[in-house]
Order: sequence, then structure tokens, then C-alpha cells
Amino acid sequence: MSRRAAPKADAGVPPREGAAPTPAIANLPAPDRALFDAVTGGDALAQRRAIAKTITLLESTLPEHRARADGLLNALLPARGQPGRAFRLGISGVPGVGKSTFIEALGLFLVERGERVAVLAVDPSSALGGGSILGDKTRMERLSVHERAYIRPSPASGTLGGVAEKTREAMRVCEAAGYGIVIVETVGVGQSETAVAGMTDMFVLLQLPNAGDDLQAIKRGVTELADLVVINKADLDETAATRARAQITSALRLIGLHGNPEHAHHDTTIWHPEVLQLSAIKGSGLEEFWRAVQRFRDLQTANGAFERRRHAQDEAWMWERIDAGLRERFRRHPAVRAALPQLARQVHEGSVAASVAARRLLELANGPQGPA
Ligand SMILES: Nc1nc2c(ncn2[C@@H]2O[C@H](COP(=O)(O)OP(=O)(O)O)[C@@H](O)[C@H]2O)c(=O)[nH]1
Ligand SMILES: [Mg+2]
Repeated sequence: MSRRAAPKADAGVPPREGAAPTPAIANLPAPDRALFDAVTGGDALAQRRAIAKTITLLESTLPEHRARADGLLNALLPARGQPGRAFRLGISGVPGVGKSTFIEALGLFLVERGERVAVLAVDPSSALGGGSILGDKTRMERLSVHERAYIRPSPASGTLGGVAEKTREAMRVCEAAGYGIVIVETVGVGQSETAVAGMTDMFVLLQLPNAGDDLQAIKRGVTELADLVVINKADLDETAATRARAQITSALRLIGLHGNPEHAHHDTTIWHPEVLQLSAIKGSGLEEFWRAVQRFRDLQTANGAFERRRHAQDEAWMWERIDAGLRERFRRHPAVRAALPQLARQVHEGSVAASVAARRLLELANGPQGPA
């Protein structure tokens, strides 16, 4: 899918041939320029190491590492209008539904067709120190050793927002390294789904063959986020999988506007979520899945939704991080920390109104002129 040539193992192919380095690239200090050059081209092994090193820098909490990572990230942004940006695919579903098995099967299917595939993860459990529920790298044993694949487990520190931020940044590094397809795995419970849907071009929800039994839950999750629903493990119970597919399809058509191709007013210029069934373990149904992905990509590109979605995601993300940063700063403010326990108690007792307490605390943080 990527129109950018994959770096060869033996030749140092400069990826930006003919283009003058942007100021962000030209201003990099020498060691980071070397890192940048290794990430964007040249020897495959050196590139792999440089990607890992860059991601380690951006996951670091040391301020000097953060400063270097910021410089590198800006340098790695694609030049305006430059083709070959990666397609970002989000995969979600409850633990055990087969995400890792599916991603490995799909990844192998793609690398065999000459694609370069990066796999990243957003795992909120690793952030809480409770052990990873996604970072099960062993399940991608075959993909992880493939020269056209790069697999990185979830960053393991900070809030969900922090973990998601680092994954977004790692995604940029992989894109700059010429990986045409970036797959992000996350677990289908809670906020991590929303975070990954907000950083990918297409969001896929994996379901078990008995998924149709809980249509309410599906309706909620699916209509908000999923571009495609996949019933996995169809090999276990073909009948149940087919039934689930029919149930979810009709639920989606009831909700989605003009979402039924059999109706005269069906709008073919916009994407309507589809439902497929497959078996990740047997590798069956992957061609059909990938054809659906390509149909999605073509349609979204043609109608402009692809670009709009990315712009909206970037802007939403910027504000999300600003909000998180302000809240963090607020909570750390000495005057706020001093006054908070008593005010919280007073709100609890009912002697101070919640809005009054909030205003007082904001004034303490900002001074009376600040925004309240
Ligand atoms: N029968 C069957 N088992 C599967 C399929 N896909 C995954 N599994 C099994 O389901 C279990 C959980 O798979 P895994 O990929 O780790 O799920 P994840 O937690 O969603 O990443 C493993 O034992 C897999 O071998 C499938 O299509 N059919
Ligand atoms: Mg997994």
C-alpha cells in the first residue's frame, strides 16, 4: 500500500532524495541526525535499532530525552503533500477474542505481499502495573522475526493518555521508517478503545461467534467506533458466527443512516460499517477482510473523509493533551494542594457549593484574573 520504497538491507537508500532537509532536520544535533538518518533509510538492521532507540527516547521520562525526542518527532513529520504515509489500522476486542492471533495472521498475509507492517499496542493494564493483557509478543512469534515487520509492545508507564501519546508518537516513527501499514492493538474495554479509534484511519472490532446475544452492548460500542466488525473463531461454530453476522449487520442498518445497500436511497459515497466472519487461527477470511479494508480506504480517500478524520484527530489530540497538562499543573500547584482537602470536605458536608469551591481553587491556581 505504501508508495514509498522499502529500505533495502544492503543499500543505504536516502528516502528524501532530491529534497532539501527541512529546518527541523537541519537543526538536529549530530547524534540525533545520525539517528534520524538511520530511521529513515539505509541498512535494515541499523534501522530497526534506530527505531527502537528513538521510541525508547520518547518513552523516557527524563527531560533531556523528551527534548531530543521532540526534535526527532518534528524532523520525522512527513513533508507536506508527501505520498506514502502509512495506513493506520486499530484492532480491538475483549481479551481472548483473538486479536494477537488475528494481527499475526494478517501481518504475515501482508508481508508476504511485500508490505512492511508495524504492530504497536495500547494496553492500559501495563500502565497500572497489573501486568500486560495485550503485550503477549509470543503469539506473534512468526511475524516478529520477519524482516518486513516491526513489533513493539505497549509503553508501560503513566496514565492511559500518556500511554496513548507514546503510541501515537511511535506510530509516527514507524511511518517515517517506511512501514506502510501500522496496526494498533488494544483491549475492548473502557477508554483505550476510544483512544485507539482516535489515532487510526480505520477501527476494527473483533467479536466472538456468540456476539449477537448481547446486541445492546454491540450497538453501543459498534455504532460509536467501529468501521468494521469481525466475527472471529468462526471455525468453532460456523452457524453461530453466521447468525451473529446477520444480527449485527441488521442492527447496524437500523441505526446507520442509508446503510442498507438494498434500499433505493442507500448512499454509496459514504462508508457504512460492515460485518465479516473469519478464523484467525486458520487464516481463513483474510483476503475478504483485506478487500474490505481497501474498499474502505478508497472510499474514504475519494470522499475526503480520510483527511478530515486525521485533521480532526490531530486537533482533538492536541486539546486532549492540553487539558491533561493543565489538570496536572493544577493538581500540583502548591496553593491548590494546600486548600483542596478542606474545600473538598466542605463540599462533601454541603457547606460550600461545588461550583464555588471550583472557582476558589481555580483562582488559587491562576490568580483572580485567570480563566475561571
Ligand atoms: N478456534 C479458534 N481459536 C482462536 C482463533 N483466534 C484465536 N484463537 C485462540 O484464542 C485464544 C486467545 O487468542 P489471542 O490472540 O491471544 O487473543 P487476544 O487476547 O484477543 O489477543 C488463543 O488460545 C488463540 O489460539 C480462531 O480463529 N479460532
Ligand atoms: Mg493479545
